[in-house]
Amino acid sequence: MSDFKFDKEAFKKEVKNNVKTLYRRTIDEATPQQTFQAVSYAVKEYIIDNWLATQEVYEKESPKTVYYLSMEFLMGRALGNNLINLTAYQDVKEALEEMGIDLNAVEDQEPDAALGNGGLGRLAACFLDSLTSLGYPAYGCGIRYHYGMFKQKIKNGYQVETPDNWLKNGNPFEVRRDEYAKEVRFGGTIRMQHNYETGRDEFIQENFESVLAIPYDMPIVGYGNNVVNTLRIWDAKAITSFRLDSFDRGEYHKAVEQENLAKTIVEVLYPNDNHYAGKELRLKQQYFFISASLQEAIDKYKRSNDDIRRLHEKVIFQMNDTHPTVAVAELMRLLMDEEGLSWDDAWNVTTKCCAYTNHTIMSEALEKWPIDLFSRLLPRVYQIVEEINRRFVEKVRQMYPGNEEKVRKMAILYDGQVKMAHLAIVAGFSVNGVAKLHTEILKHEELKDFYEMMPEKFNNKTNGITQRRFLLHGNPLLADWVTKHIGDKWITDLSEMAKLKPLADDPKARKEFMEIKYQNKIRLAKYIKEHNGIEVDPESIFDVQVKRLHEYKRQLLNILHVMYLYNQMKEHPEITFYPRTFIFGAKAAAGYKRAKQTIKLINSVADVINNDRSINGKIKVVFIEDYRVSNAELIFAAADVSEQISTASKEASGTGNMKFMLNGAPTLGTMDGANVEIVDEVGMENAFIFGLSSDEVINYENNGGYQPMDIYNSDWELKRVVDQLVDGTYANGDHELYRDLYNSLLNTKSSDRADTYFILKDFRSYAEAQKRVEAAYRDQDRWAKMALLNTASCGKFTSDRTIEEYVADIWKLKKVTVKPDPRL
Ligand code: AZC
Ligand code: PLP
Repeated sequence: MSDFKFDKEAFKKEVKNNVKTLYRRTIDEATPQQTFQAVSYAVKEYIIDNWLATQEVYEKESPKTVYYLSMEFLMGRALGNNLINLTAYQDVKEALEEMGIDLNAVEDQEPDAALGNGGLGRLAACFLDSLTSLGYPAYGCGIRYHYGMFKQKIKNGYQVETPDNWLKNGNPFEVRRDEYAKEVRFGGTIRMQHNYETGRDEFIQENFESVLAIPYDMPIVGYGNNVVNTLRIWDAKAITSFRLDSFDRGEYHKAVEQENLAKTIVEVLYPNDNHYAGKELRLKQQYFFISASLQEAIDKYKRSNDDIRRLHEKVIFQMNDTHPTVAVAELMRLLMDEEGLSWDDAWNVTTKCCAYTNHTIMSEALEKWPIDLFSRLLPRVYQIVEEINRRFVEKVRQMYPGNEEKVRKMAILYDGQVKMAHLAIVAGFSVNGVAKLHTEILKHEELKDFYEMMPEKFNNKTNGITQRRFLLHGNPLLADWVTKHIGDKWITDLSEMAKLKPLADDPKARKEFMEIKYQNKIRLAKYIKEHNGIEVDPESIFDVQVKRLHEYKRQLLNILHVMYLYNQMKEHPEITFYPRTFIFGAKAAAGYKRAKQTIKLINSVADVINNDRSINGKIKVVFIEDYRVSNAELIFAAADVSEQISTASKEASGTGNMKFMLNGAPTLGTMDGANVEIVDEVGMENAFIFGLSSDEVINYENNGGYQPMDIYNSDWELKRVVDQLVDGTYANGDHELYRDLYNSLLNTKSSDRADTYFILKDFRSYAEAQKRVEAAYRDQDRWAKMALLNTASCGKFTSDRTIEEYVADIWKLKKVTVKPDPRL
């Protein structure tokens, strides 16, 4: 399959040589970090030739290319994944073993590239893997944040954020490309001037501040196909380096300001997931990487094409949520002001180049910029947005005469705000949701008016994940087992997994499957011991909820249920109970109080329960510190139960759910997001579904919510659990520590609706589903069958399938083939 040829001796020599030239040391003297660097540089050698060869093909054939514009790329570690996709993992592992080096330990030296928050950023990373493995021309475009997602420490049960200085030791895989630097301008004023030669008005920005955008390229290695695409992330540099003589010209201030702007703009990723903070610096970040990426895309196009009016035949800009939406106005600006197109020509190109993906219906995530901020920072871009809005509103009035309500609801500029989602929908030719249910909710609820006006734009692209990272790399035991039974085609065609289905009835295969799970649980138990100092029993059920901490994801429901079980055990020691380890992992946005309180609550409950000898370790609660891509790989492989318990309608898709399924963990979840499609594939009998449906939730919401007090007053066991939030049981006698969580459920004081996320409403149904989990697990044969069928039914959820759908319906790309470099 792959043309990769591996010369073991040459590789070993290269590693030794790298240690020497980089550090003036012998391999025996090298620190683990130095060994990681040396190995990575040796691997980069293998990547570079294919990278060059791929770019040569692009240069020659000038194929249509997708630019995936995203504020976030949650890449995780590169070394292991690159080796996997080079099909060189085993070879390199052996070569290093011969040198007395353990590849796993080397991999552990690499910091995660955590340039993203959660699902949205990780999806972008999976998409790059699939695009490249399928051979499609693509760039990821983003920001080279100097600090990625913060590192999480748990101190005294509380989350403490520390900076993620991921570039501290240098990034061996990146290449700085000064030759593609671009200027990006902010602020100032616009002077219009008529050009009598061309007969056109020109718009000249004056008194602006500017920064230089410098791209760093990271290789994205396709699986066994010689294709290497590029993740291009932009760093910032002051345009005029500090000059002492600027004192004299009164430009001292400006010089300092430009230095500061360059320094702050790429400093840090905003750590909010599904929540928009509205900070000026964030808008600067957005415009910064968008302007640079678009300028470069146009330059690249012009290097092999001459008619800018046909840009859309070669270029697609896919906007990952509304964060990059300023792209539509910036593209108009570049086409008109720099390339000399008329409004109509520029609009024709723009609306054929830009497409928008929506990832959430959470209203607090919708980006709306105050007009005064937006127009001050981006004066020319704002003029263009005004004109787009003017023309659009005219169209709305034509279509719905006399219906000013429509204008109010649909305008891009309204109420002193620029509504980015509206801009994306109006200027994009495609609007997609990320799972069937989510797309239906967009069409019939959130974006109803837009769907009615332009139904042809709307389409669904159910998310997916890459099996190469999350099975082949993350779970080698299971990967080998799958290959042993059905061959290795699944690596590039996950629908092959269906061939495992007959094995669900084969006792020997079931036993092997469970044994692998057990080994993976031992591996995770070891990680937990090393990192959390807690002993967990790999014989217990590993019940796992790992994802960002958010009220809608309902970690609170999970931990309240643990408290409930614990009460039961204390009260009825005679009840039999299958040992269970409840595993949590989640970062809370730094400013999200309730989310942080929930982390403290989970840790306090863990403290009490884990130290209560009277329950014989039947329940353990573990909060894994610093949940991120690298430890996620271990966690998915070891999970028995996949907790996907969001309030129905709130989780657009979820992708963690798919990774658990791939690794043989049945879903305990609501009918939300992609859970619905998971159940379609694996069958209701192989999942544990509970709770309100999305229709029911939406219905309640449209009618002012429900009365949690009724439930609280009629269910004494649940009441007791809720009361334990404020009676000091889990707070060393402090009655106030969790008061806000308590209030959020019963709304005695808070201003929101009571129990916005239907936790009390769904509690009984959840507890009952948990009972079904236990019963199913007790029957090991039945469990093995369910688990195995989850793995066997996950074919649909590969991001390869998702990408093929984007290509067929939106991007219309063609595959390229890259021959191996003959010099190799
Ligand atoms: C997430 C959604 O919450 C999640 O359901 C989905 O699987 C994922 O995107 C990928 O589509 N959304 C975000 O992370 N959104 C933001 C704005 O942070
Ligand atoms: N964070 C990490 C590190 C992940 O690997 C994933 C999985 O896709 C997510 C966040 C998203 O998880 P979920 O879909 O459960 O929100």
